Amino acid sequence: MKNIYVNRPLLPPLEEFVPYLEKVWDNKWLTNNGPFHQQFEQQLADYLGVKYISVFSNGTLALLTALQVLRITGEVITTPYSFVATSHTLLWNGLTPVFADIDPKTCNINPEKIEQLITSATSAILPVHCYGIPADVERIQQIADIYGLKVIYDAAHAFGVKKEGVSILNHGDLSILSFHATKVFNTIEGGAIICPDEKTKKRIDYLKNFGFTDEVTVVAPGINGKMNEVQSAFGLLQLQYIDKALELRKSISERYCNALSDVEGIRIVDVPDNVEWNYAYFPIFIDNRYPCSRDALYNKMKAAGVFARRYFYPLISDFPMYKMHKRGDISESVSIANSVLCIPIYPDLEIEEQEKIISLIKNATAGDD
Ligand code: T4K
Repeated sequence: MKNIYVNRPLLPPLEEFVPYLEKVWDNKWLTNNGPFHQQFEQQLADYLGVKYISVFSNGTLALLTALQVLRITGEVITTPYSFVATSHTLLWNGLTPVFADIDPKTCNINPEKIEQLITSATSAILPVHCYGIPADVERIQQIADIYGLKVIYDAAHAFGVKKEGVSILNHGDLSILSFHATKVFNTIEGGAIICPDEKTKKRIDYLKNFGFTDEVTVVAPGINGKMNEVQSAFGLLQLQYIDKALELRKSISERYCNALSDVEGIRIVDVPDNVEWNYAYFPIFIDNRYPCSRDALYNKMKAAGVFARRYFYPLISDFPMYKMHKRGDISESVSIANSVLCIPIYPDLEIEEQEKIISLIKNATAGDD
């Protein structure tokens, strides 16, 4: 059996992409707000059920820019349990990350831990919808309103996720998405900022194009975050396949739930009933009732050609450049990071491959340690 990775990218049929490329060649318009870029933004906004979207060349540049759009300063309260890009964008903006603990049930920032970290330097909260599971958007907004803070969601994992039938991307001041190859929806590399009004969208568009508002006027030290025409065309085609991909992810997730929910020492992620999830990741959490350690299972799977990943271990706050930023008690984050294993989930995962993964998990023994 071939190697099984935690992720494999969603790819449309190659022959269907060729006509898009032919159009790019005909237009000789390769980037800078070309026709596919405009069409993609429109169709994406419709698909996601959001008002305004600005697409970027990747999610990290989208997040870097989002912080500039709102002129965030000083300290930003965020989660240590995420991909390192979340906090890196703070450091790149000269901001100070302040880490709040997570709720172990959702793996998202625990709103009850935020208030105690607010100081006169705090200007924003940067939560993550980890694994595509919504953060507690209502409570976070309440806190932000009381203290006059901005909220930017790192929604890199949350493509297509809805709560009470409404896109999760409509919460906070801004949200960002990632369309990296490993994400539910990809444009090879790519990302976006979602915003609620036209004037903010305009400002985002200036900032992702060096700050130009016209040929001769620069209003801010912008960056080059533009998505090109080939990526945008790829995204347009991907939109035709995303619903099918989400259905396949759902059935894989259900099979895992059925097979693993009774395994002693393993906890499966808990998604509330009012959430339409996107099955972006399938994390399992291993406690000391399981026959072997998380790392022993990870190594055993690896030896059998199954490349699960410990997303998100180590915690961001444990990387050298963040050690000085550690604040408060983050013990829930520590314990989740030490117990998590994300097992493979992607639309093309075959049933036999899934059975192999399940059997490796079910048949671990104390001798595997
Ligand atoms: N915020 C959050 C919360 C994020 O999770 C991320 C990115 C960002 C912000 C930043 O967004 P971007 O700037 O990336 O748009 C991956 C991704 O590179 C990263 O996008 C993602 N989060 C993170 C969670 O995962 P790695 O280093 O673990 O990926 P890698 O290359 O080891 O790939 C994982 C597996 O996927 C491979 O073992 C095989 C498979 N794979 C990967 C690629 C790239 C393929 O089959 N084909 C491929 O082309 O970071």
